[in-house]
Amino acid sequence: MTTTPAGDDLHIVFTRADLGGDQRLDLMEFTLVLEDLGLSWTRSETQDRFEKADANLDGFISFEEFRAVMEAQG
Ligand SMILES: [Ca+2]
Repeated sequence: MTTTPAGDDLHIVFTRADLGGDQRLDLMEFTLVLEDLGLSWTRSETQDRFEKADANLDGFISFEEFRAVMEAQG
């Protein structure tokens, strides 16, 4: 039994948090996602996950990067 949402749910969460509507999340938006998912990571954990999730090091989390980190989290 896993609490990790399926792909469609992840996309909904991602889109809801993407306040800028640019299909990528900055650190603040990423934090909103975690709250939405009920994940209680500390600020330093969140920062750490964000940096690890940002595979191409552009300072933003794309949906592909987001999905990868969430699947790893599951
Ligand atoms: Ca990125």
